[in-house]
Amino acid sequence: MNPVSSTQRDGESFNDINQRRPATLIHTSDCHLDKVFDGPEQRAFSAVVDLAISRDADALLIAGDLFDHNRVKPEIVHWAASELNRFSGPVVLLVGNHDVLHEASIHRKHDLRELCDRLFMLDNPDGDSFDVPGTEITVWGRAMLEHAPEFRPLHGAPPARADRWSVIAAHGLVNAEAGRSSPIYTTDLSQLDADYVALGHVHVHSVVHENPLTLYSGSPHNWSSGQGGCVVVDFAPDNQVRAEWISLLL
Ligand SMILES: [Mn+2]
Repeated sequence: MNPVSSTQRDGESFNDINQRRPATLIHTSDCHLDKVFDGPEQRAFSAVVDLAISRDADALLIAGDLFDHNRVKPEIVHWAASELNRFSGPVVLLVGNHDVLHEASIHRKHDLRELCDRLFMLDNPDGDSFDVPGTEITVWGRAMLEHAPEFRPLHGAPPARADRWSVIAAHGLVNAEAGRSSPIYTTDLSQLDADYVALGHVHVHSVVHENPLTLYSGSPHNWSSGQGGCVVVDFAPDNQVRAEWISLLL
């Protein structure tokens, strides 16, 4: 698939932005790991980790719904952690509506941070920024406590810093009709000051917005409605951001 790219942020000339170190980020979401070992979800998730390793990625970002529900067995959680541990770089995790961070959340029963040394969880319901170790990437995201119309995944996103690649992670529905949960509007996207917006929730990959460059990675595994894959995001020396969806044929 041809990569899509964006140039510098709105309102900034090329010279305003410090030269930031190039980096490669793998963006995935909606892995929906469930109860079956060696099922399509598991094989696809392993393929994402394989891609992160083979591309020598600087970080792996999971934009929600790593797990399918809150009753996922401990064996699957441990398996997911061991897979993530095959990748030597940092992992940034945002929750989605299937692994929402309420009291009964799978992430409260099992803390992946105890199983993966390099995993950072965006668990603040008001949003948090995380400077990804070893990179000049900063990721911001809001943890979903309830998948509801009132939850606005982009609300409170901070402006980018000139010396960092700014990535916004969000799990929600773009241009949702009134009354739908976790809505994301293109007017909200247009107002973001960011280099890349990593979305999750819709299982089929799409380019949602050009400035800032905003993509649904889609699920890594094949659903009836589409082909599985994930996105390789290159933060390039010319200050451009290029994103390429990679099919994971399984
Ligand atoms: Mn979802």
